Amino acid sequence: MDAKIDRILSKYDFGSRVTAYEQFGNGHINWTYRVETENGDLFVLQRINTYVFQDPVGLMRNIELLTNFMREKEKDPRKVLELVPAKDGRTYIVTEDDEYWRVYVFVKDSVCYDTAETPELFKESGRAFGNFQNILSDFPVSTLIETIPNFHNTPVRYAAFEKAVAEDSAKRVSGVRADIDNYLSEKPFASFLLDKAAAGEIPLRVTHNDTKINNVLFDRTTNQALCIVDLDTTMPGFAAMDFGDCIRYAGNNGAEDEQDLEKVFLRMDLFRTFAEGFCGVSAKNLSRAELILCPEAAKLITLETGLRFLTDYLQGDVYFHTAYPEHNLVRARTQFKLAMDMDANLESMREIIVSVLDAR
Ligand code: GN1
Ligand code: MG
Repeated sequence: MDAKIDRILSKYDFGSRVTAYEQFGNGHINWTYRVETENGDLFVLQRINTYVFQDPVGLMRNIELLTNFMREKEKDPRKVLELVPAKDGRTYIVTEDDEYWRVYVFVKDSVCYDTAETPELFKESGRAFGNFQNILSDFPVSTLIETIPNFHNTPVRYAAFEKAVAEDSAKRVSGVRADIDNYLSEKPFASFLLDKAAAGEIPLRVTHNDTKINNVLFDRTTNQALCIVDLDTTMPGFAAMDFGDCIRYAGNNGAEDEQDLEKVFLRMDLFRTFAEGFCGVSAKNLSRAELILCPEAAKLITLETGLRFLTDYLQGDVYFHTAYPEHNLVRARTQFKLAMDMDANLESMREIIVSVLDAR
């Protein structure tokens, strides 16, 4: 066992001795371990990436506020993420080299999926994120800090991208001119939702902001959605972007890092299925004006995410975890292909949203 992790674990009282731990999950940002104890209890130990989250204390306060609020409304303990306090009572610990670590209860008999293995599973994740909207609809937004300022502000992301191109710090620009031009050609679209908000057409809400299907835990036997995890970026945002990010990730026929672009396109059947799940549950709180923008939001978040992957590629892979040198470039290409496919299907997507809303 790793001496440092042993020291971190010794700051917690797990009820019985830790017998094993192993790396766990597929997150691109934090470092995650599954911890097992002699009594057979399971926990999730996570190191917070402080390059990405520069105010880890404020971040942990957000998560405390959010989970406490949700627990007031939802009594089933498997349905709300639960932080485990350290022996000193705090919900995180800081190591001598300034690393921030935290522990969650591992939700019993839960599984998570990296793809929408069945349409029903995807629909269920839609219900779960719709329910997340509902449960937080009266959360006092002003108590949350922005854990990453301008996280889904696409024009600001474009500015960072153009700066990375100009600086060319990893000397990769000359090899990817065509990709850079592709992304620049979509720059006029970047302010689409912000413009709608400025015109008063859509409100800011508490949104999750990272709605990949692998941030939903399902019951191992029934495949019912239990709990939404990864609340690190839960803060004010546009509801349509949460919808869009689910589609970006699990509505794609290929993986986020699929190398064969022929396989990358939006599955319209999955789009409909997801819309039924999400809108069916959330339409009582969200307005028609916001839900009708879900198709454009899906394209926008796909472009933005791809732009972030390409920016990171140009900066030498300093932000997202990568498994090989071209990984961020591959991801940027899949996202662009997917965004263009969405662009070609905006009208059909809109028809689906309208039919789902009208059927209610
Ligand atoms: C990161 O940590 P993870 O893998 O759930 C990223 C998201 C991106 C996603 C792309 C804090 O999420 O914004 O959409 O990768 N999280 C952060 O897969 O930047
Ligand atoms: Mg995650």
